[in-house]
Amino acid sequence: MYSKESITGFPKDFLWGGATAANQIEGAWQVDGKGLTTAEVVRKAEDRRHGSMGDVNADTLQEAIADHSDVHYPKRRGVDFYHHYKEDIALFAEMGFKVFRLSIAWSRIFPTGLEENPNEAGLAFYDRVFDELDKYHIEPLVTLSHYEMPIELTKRYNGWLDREVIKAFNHYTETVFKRYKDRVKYWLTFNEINTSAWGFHETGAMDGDLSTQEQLQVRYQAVHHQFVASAIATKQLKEIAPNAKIGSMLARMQTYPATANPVDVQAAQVEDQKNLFYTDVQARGEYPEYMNRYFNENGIVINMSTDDEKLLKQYPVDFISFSYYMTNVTGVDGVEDGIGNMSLGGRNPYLKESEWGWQIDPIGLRVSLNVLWDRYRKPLFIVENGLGAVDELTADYKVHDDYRIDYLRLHIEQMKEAVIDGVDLMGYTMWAPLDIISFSTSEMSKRYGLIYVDQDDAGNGTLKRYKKDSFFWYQKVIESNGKIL
Ligand code: BGP
Repeated sequence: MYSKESITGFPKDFLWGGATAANQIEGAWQVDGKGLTTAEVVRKAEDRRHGSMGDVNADTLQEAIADHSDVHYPKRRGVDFYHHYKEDIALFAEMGFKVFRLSIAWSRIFPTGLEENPNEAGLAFYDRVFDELDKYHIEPLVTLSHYEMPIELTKRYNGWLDREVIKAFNHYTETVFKRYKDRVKYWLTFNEINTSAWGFHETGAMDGDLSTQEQLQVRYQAVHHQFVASAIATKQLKEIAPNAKIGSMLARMQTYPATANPVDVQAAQVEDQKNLFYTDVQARGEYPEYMNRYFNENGIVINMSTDDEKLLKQYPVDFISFSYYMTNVTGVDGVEDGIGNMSLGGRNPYLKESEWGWQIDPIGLRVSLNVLWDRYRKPLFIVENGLGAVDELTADYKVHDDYRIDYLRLHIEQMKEAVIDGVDLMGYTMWAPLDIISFSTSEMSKRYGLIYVDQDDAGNGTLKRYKKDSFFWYQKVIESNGKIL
């Protein structure tokens, strides 16, 4: 809303914090009745730069399920937050966190996803975590599914491809909404819902040799079921905890044209629409027209009931959240492909890249914030942003990570510019407050934390936590509400 008074910085109730995911932080993968999840059957990456992206198929799935170790599957050990949560949350409080993003491991609550009654020990763990956060007045921001589907559902229904999983998911969401209705104000349904179309988790796991067209059909049908499940979760939350808010969560990949040539500009617009499509459905409550053309041109037919359409329209999300790490350039002949394990387009000559080839673009964050605010007019929340890097722990247990401070400072500066542009930004949970297992590589050595965790890629180490230089820097940022950067 236009107002004469000028905005000079972050609102006083801005939610500063950090983000994690159960499968990358908790460990305790077989403790207190927990079942195996899709993320925990992804082996360590062969090629550390490109990551494994979890290439799971029927054979590797069976092999992983049979393997009861955590040696080959580092996400099963995480960094043992399950037993360190009090110490870790105290460190988050020392930095001044207002909010902490975590995911609930679905398989702690329903080990196979098929049970009628929940696993009380799993519910009790998150009660303890919320009690600890409450002690320090830190708001939980809870992701319901962060690549953590119970493996039995993947085996039986091939991930989200079967509508039956909607029932299982919404039995889980209803259970946790009822249990934590007085503890949790902010919920997200699916982490980076647009990545399921890349098929590296939860969908297509059982389909080895599909053609590209068949893969697209599988993944867009599967994500339709996630849209429906997300709308049902929104309906449940309005009934169970009317004051709580629920958001969509997108891996935001702002795409730039390779040149000012209108051909490239139009190609970039199409790429950007394919990214925004997911939030279009969850925030506007309907499929956008431009997807009709894409579906028709690719022979994709979504099996969708009129009830589905009514649910989507009636229950859009309250806010839009997204992860932001990099931007892409539409891949055109002659432009070298991005080498990062997540960048899908061409290399941008104006940008530096991380050791894992992710193109670093702080101004792109301001661009994306304005695109998303103009498009949806709903509050925004940056729920992931950070730099994966190889850190060195000195003999006196310090980590001088100026490179991470620079990355975060440049992005927070652009966030502030976007707020002054008039964007309604709720908060910022950087990825990640402490070193945890990298999703795409299943490694420890790709470190994001403000806190160093003593564990190597093979799982050796004391798991001791050490404050990096960035810990003290972020503490000042929060204390000054973004004035001291
Ligand atoms: C996002 C995921 C996070 C986290 C992050 C960093 O896509 O939502 O779970 O993993 O990427 O990526 P990575 O850990 O692969 O370096």
